[in-house]
Amino acid sequence: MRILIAEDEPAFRQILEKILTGWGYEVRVAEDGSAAYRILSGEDPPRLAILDWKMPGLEGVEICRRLREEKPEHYLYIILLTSQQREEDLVQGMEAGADDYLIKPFKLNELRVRLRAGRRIIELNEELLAARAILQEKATHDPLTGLRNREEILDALDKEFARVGRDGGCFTIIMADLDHFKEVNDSYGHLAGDEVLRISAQRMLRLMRPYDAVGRYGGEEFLLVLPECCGGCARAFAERLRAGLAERPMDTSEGAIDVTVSLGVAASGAAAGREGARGLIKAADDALYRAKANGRNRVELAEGAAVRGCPNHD
Ligand code: GH3
Ligand code: MG
Repeated sequence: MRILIAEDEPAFRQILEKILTGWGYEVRVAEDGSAAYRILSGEDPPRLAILDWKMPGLEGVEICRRLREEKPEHYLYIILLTSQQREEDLVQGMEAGADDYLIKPFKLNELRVRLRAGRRIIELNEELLAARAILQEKATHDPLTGLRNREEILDALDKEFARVGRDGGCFTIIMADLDHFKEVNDSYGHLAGDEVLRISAQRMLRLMRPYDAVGRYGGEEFLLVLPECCGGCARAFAERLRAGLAERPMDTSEGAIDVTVSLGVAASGAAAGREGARGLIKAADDALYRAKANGRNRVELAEGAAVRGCPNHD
């Protein structure tokens, strides 16, 4: 585990560094408070810090106070070193956010057990963060395809709607629905159908820009949100998506399966302001319905989908 030692007294700093290295820590040292603060508030800091109370630059207590105010995601365990034995000083140090303190001179065994307690806290904190990240992923993503789930893509749409309302510009949504997907299930089985859904998601992701968003809106229906893309840009993108999905058969465990997709496209200008994001979905849905009715494996645009007043994209 990485640890920072901030101590201005060179001989003591070197002894501590040697001991901690011997105990298996990956040690960084700081010669004064300002250097310590820079390291601890910088990129990927150590999770354990031993800070001398009295140092030039910033004092250990002040570093504690500042770092606790910043509330970084990963917990930093701080042990203050002090020669001050007055009780009120120690209370002040703990109130500033230190986790523990050692009064100089201290026994090495004492330092060792204090560090062990600190490590346990940090490991628990890391486990908690990992568990939270898994829960977050489960709450926001579709387990089959790994794409955003319905709530999450609708949330992305609402945000994009708000952004365009505030900053101007445009965006487009696309409703994409696999054609005759029921027949895939009926002919090859549900597991092969699942594979087709996964492969479709991958193909879409490969065609998108990093700031585009896609989610699984329903069974075999996907919703895409494309910021700063409308008019000609949106038409071209939807056509690339259609061609990209149908380009070659999808390799599944039940053999190669030909898949096509129908797409309904609606640009932000197509939605009546009053109806907002939901109006845009309805416009894209209607266009998708027409794409199905007009033979599938095709793109249809919502009425008024070519956005006027968007010089970048027409
Ligand atoms: P269309 O071209 O008109 O869209 O026809 P379709 O067969 O694609 O549409 P329909 O709505 O009749 O059938 C969709 C099928 O998608 C029915 C449902 O069982 C299947 N489906 C929905 N979710 C999943 C899933 O997670 N896995 C699999 N394998 N199939 C699914
Ligand atoms: Mg379908």
